[in-house]
Amino acid sequence: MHIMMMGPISCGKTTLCQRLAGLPRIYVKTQTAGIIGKAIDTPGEYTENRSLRNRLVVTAVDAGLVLFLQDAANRGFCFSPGQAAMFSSPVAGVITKTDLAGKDDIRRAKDLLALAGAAPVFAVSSLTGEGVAELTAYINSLTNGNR
Ligand SMILES: Nc1nc2c(ncn2[C@@H]2O[C@H](COP(=O)(O)OP(=O)(O)OP(=O)(O)O)[C@@H](O)[C@H]2O)c(=O)[nH]1
Ligand SMILES: [Mg+2]
Repeated sequence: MHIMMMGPISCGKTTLCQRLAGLPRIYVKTQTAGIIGKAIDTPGEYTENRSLRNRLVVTAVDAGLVLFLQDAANRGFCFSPGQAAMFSSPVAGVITKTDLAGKDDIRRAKDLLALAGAAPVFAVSSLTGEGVAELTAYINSLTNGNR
């Protein structure tokens, strides 16, 4: 089962792909959709730029799970209410960069991701690894099911 990462520029999609795949964290600006381990990484432009957003729907056809990523340290939010409904796959939320954020920031990000229709919502730091085990367990629970 593939997992598609979606979220704005610099929210931590590629770094989370690297963490989930057990690869070293190397910063590379994502230019186009590509596979890292079991994940389909996408460029933030696909999420931010309305004219590119349909590419995500096409890319998600191969994904058993879509993840909406929100940087806990970023007050901007680019998902629309109910946006998860644009995909036929389940959509879960991931709050990223929790090592840079306080409890209130994390709570706000969680509420916004829930409003976008993402469930459940996880909180991770790809830097420290905090919360990554819970996300991996959830992904494995879907992989070991019928998908
Ligand atoms: N402190 C901290 N920094 C992080 C974390 N995750 C990612 N970063 C940093 O945030 C920056 C952007 O991360 P990327 O993973 O490249 O972001 P992206 O979402 O793939 O961005 P695009 O490819 O441009 O869409 C990099 O400098 C990462 O090192 C994290 O959990 N904690
Ligand atoms: Mg990237």
